[in-house]
Amino acid sequence: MTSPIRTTCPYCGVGCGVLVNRTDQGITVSGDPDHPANFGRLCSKGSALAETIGLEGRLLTPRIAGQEAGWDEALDLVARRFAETIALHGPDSVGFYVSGQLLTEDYYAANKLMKGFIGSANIDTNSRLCMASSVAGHRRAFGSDTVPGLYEDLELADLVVLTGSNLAWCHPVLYQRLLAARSARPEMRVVVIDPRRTATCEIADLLLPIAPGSDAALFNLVLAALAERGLTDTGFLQHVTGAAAAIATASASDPALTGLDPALLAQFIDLWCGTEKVVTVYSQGINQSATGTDKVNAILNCHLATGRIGRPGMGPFSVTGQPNAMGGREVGGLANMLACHLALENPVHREAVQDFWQSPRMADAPGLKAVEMFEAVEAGKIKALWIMSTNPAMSMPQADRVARAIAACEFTVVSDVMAETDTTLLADVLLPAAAWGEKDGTVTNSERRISRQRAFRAAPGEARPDWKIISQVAERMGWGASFAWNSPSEIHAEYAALSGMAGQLGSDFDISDGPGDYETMPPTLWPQSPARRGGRFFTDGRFHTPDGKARMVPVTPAAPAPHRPGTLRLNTGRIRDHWHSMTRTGLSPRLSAHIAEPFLEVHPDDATRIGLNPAGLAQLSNGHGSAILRVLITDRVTPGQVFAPIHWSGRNAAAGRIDALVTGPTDPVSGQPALKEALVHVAPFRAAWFGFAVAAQSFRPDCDYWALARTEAGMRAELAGAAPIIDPEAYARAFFDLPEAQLQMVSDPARGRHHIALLQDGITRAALFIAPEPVSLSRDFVARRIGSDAPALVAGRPGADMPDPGALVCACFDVGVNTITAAIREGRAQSVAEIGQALRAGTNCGSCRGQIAAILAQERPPAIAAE
Ligand SMILES: Nc1nc2c(c(=O)[nH]1)N[C@H]1C(S)=C(S)[C@@H](COP(=O)(O)OP(=O)(O)OC[C@H]3O[C@@H](n4cnc5c(=O)[nH]c(N)nc54)[C@H](O)[C@@H]3O)O[C@H]1N2
Ligand SMILES: Nc1nc2c(c(=O)[nH]1)N[C@H]1C(S)=C(S)[C@@H](COP(=O)(O)OP(=O)(O)OC[C@H]3O[C@@H](n4cnc5c(=O)[nH]c(N)nc54)[C@H](O)[C@@H]3O)O[C@H]1N2
Ligand code: SF4
Ligand SMILES: [Mo]
Repeated sequence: MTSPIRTTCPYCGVGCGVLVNRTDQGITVSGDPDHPANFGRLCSKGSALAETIGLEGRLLTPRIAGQEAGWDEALDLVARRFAETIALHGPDSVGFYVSGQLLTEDYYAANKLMKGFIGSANIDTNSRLCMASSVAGHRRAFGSDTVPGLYEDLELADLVVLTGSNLAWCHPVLYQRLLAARSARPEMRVVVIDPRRTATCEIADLLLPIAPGSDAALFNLVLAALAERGLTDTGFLQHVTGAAAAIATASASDPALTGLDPALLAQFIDLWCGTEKVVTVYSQGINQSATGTDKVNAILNCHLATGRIGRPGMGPFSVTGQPNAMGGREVGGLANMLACHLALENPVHREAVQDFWQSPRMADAPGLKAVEMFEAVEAGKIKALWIMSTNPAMSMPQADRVARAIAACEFTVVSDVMAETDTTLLADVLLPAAAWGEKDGTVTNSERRISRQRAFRAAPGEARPDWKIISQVAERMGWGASFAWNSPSEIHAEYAALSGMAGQLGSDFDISDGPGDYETMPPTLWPQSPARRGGRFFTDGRFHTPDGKARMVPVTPAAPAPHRPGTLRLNTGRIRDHWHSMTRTGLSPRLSAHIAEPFLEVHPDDATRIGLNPAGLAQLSNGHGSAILRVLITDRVTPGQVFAPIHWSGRNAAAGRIDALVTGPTDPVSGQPALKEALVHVAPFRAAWFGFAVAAQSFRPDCDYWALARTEAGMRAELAGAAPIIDPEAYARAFFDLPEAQLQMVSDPARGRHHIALLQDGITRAALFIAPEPVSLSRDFVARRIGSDAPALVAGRPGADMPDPGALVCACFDVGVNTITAAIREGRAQSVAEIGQALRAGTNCGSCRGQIAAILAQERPPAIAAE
């Protein structure tokens, strides 16, 4: 066995270090004990990386109009069409829409090409949907997009406030670090602010079910109380301007806007005011809002007013979503930034960068931000568009409209690792990119730590790294000399040199004196300049504004959203085991088992009023789109609000693309769209039949509702249809395209109930279960038996010979609910820790520990269930 390769997880912004071991059987991954983000831990997604690197579904050759093509032909075409469009209509007639999942070196190349050579700033990134309000808030307050603190601040704090963040599912390893710190120091308090009760709430000492959109009002109330009680830090306020105005505005905020019980509100304010070591962590519940930037500044105001910033255990902390959301911000991936935190609107900065790049022209005004960019595509103003490493046909608000705009665009290029996504299907030219593990580069995590991603195998087929593809197009557009890099390390060296120049101009982002060799580069906090290395920012009270002082920004809270009778407010977000449009996590059976279909959380009162049944289906609609989702009746959401996940695309569900309905306005400062606040009509979907299908092969259903998920042996699907099935036998054969299969059938035609197994050579190839109500059977049991010669499948439940592990709880170690329940009932485990010892469940990423505690609570009296 060769020595393990040290690399970085390609999912969330925690940026965990991963060790990849290559063996004859394939690869295995484990957490890197030496990486300062995770110290050896990995979450379920990181642990399952080895399951997601197969070649199934990969895009392996360039394609032009759907036909395989050679690289030269494809690159020539892309360069020619972009050059022609620019010559005819000017530089602003083209656009790049890129991604926080590009590596910094890829990003650098794309930004240089667009801003310095094409001469337009029409390059924007999906980080616009993600981090833009944090960036804008930081820039307003600090004069730069600087995250002041470090992960260890969460561990050192006495109070950690999590607002608009489902940390347990979205930044699981950071959540684990917080859990561990709290068990070590039980005096630590954690507050969770979220209109919905999430898995993260399990750590909360105080839970604030805030009225959606009202965070600015809440933090204004904190600021007003700090001022009233004389708790502002007059010494630190010497380094801050605007305090009086911000406090005056804050004092006028109406507590009723928060929708919180006054006693709860008072408790939170007392806690925040009375604790010096406080970290306020925030994420998409803050950013993805029509007033996201104001929400960010309302939080920053409280930290600036108290000087609780840049010191151990204190500070505002925006956790980044994508693996390189932070790197993209540093490199200038946003349409209104330059590179190395230099400002596009500053002529000195522009000239310096142009000089450094020796470039023919330079964008001199901000380009179109994501939502505007797709509006310009729709209006025909952008005539050539290059999308890299993102899937806007499903992840942009008004996704149907965006998909139509892309389809109608004169020339669309998409670089992706997968052949079929909602967006690649709309491309004129498809370019195969090298994936994680096949390319080299760097990413920056939420705490400003730059880590290497390292290749551990060759790129398959014709796939090439993104930076290479970009530079080969640049070369064909006549700028070869400026894009003549032979490796990402050469790009990194150029970038570091540029950052040195930026540092001279006063930028915080300076990595010009980084740790030497690119190949062996350890995870490193920036800045890395002759003047300073890593550490916290603003400890010295010096900010990057012209006068060197921070700015408190007066924030007027948004008025509550008007209620439209007959509509519910749609909140959206993530689930534990899937990553965005599932192009990679969807390949893992383990990750697909936790939640296998798109769902809608509805409060019991709303469900009763609308007539929704448990496990039935709901039809969502508004003027922009529609969806059909599984109903999950729960008091985790409050009446009037529903929640749906973002992960289901047109590839894995009939009608799960939730962004088709998301229509929120954009924040006027940051341009970030409000993705958590659409209004929708919800009605029962009247199904004539429900079904569950499972097969040892892939299949694509064709009924009103379907949702596909991966199993160990093949695929499974949830199904429903509005029109009855007349001939179930024929339906089953056609459904799986197994016309010759032998059938085993248990049918009750009068009740519309059919269990059909399809066999070939004594092996069960597929099974279909149809019922007039949502199908109730042991899905995992059935799925595990497909592809075997086990009899009795049509019963749909296990016999005594084979225990059914039940629905998956722990994805890391594949432990089901029944296995856990059995261990409790047999007295083998009486606490979360003992379940861990007995079954390993919950001992890796730990994000299922809450669920295990809930099972324990159900099985045993609460006193014993407590860990
Ligand atoms: N498992 C998993 N992890 C991921 C990802 C993934 O796809 N899957 N994606 C990564 C990416 S790119 C990102 S950006 C992060 C996102 O990480 P998070 O922001 O933590 O995730 P979300 O689920 O989008 O939203 C967080 C919470 O905001 C709440 N919320 C909605 N409106 C409001 C409001 O007005 N105020 C407050 N206080 N809260 C509100 C929602 O109910 C939700 O629980 O996750 C990253 N990590
Ligand atoms: N309603 C609603 N909408 C949302 C959100 C929400 O909370 N609610 N969240 C928003 C946020 S925060 C985000 S970050 C976006 C995410 O949305 P997207 O960025 O659209 O989602 P992904 O599925 O991550 O898309 C990444 C694509 O890049 C491909 N890919 C992977 N690796 C590589 C590579 O190395 N090179 C190339 N060229 N391609 C690669 C993948 O196959 C995939 O097709 O969604 C946003 N949309
Ligand atoms: S927390 Fe999980 S998804 Fe995020 S970087 Fe770590 S292993 Fe990857
Ligand atoms: Mo994101």
